[in-house]
Amino acid sequence: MLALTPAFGAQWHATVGAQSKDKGRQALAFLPNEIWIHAGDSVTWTFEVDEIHTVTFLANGQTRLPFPVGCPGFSASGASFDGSTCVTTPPSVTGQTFSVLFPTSGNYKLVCLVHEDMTGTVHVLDTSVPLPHGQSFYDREATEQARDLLSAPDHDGQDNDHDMAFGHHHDGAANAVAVGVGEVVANAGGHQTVSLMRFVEPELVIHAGATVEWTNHDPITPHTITFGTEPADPIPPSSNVTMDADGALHATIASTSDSVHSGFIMSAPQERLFLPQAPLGTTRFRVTFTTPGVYPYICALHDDLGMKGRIIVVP
Ligand SMILES: [Cu+2]
Repeated sequence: MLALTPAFGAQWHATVGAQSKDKGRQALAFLPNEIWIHAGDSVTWTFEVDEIHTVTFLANGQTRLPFPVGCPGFSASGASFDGSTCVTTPPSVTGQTFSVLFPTSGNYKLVCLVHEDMTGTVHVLDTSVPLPHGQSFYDREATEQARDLLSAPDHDGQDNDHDMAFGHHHDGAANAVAVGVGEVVANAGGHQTVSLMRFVEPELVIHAGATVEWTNHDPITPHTITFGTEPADPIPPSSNVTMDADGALHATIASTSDSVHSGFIMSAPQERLFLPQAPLGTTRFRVTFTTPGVYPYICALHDDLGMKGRIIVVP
C-alpha cells in the first residue's frame, strides 16, 4: 500500500483577490488562475481582500448554485477533489486559507461562486510527468496579474486617455451617476474581473423636481442604489419602485425619511450556446426628487468597501 502512495505530496500556494488601499478597486481573480501540480499534491489558497470570494470545485457537469447554498454545504480545509464530488469554501475574506488535495490526475476548473467571471484551472499531472513551473513562478505571476488588474479601472472618474476600456463611461448627460465600472479579461487559465466598487460621481447637486439616473457599467458585478432602510433580500427592488417604458427602474423620493431600494442593477449575463436566451439586464435606475434636502445612499452589497454617495437637492 505504501508503494502506491506518493511519499510526500508537495504543497502549493495561490491567492484569492487583490484590492486597492481604499478597497474601491477589486480584482475578482484567482492569482494566479492556472497552476500545474502532481497527483497527490495540495494547493492552499489564501484570501487577501475584504470582498467575499469562494474557492470552489464543482463536480463534472454540476449546476452552479447561489453562493450561500454552496455545493450545497461547505467543505473543511484539507478536502480532497477528484472531479466526482463538489468541494467549496464558504464565502471567505482576508486572512482565511483553504487547502485542497488532488489525488488524481486531470484538469480541474476552479470557480468563485460569488463572481461568475472569476475562474481558473488546476492541471494535475501524473507524478512521472515533469512540472513546467515552480512556486516562485506562480508568486511572480500572481503579483503581476494583480498589478495589471488593479491598474485598469478609472478610480477617480476622470477619463484616462491611455485606457480605452474605461475612458468612455461618462455619457455627458446631466444628473447621471455611473454605478461601478468593470472589465473582464481572459487568459489560458480562465477569466479574471476587475470591478470599481464606487459611485463614480459620489455627490451630485440637483434642483427639486429633477431626476437622477444611475447606470451600471460593470459587465458582471451587480450593485444597488439604496436610500434609507436596507432590505433583508437585496435582489428585488422595493415595492415603491416602478418600471419605465424603456425598462429602467424608477422611484420618487419626497422626504429624507423615505426608503427606496433599486434591487440588483446589473448587466445581462453572457450568452451561451444551447441555453435559453438570457433576458436583458436591468442596468438603469432613476429617482425623481421632489423636496430639497440631503439624501445619502449606499450600495447594499459594497458599502463595507466604501461604496456610498449622496444627492443634494436644492430648491
Ligand atoms: Cu456595489
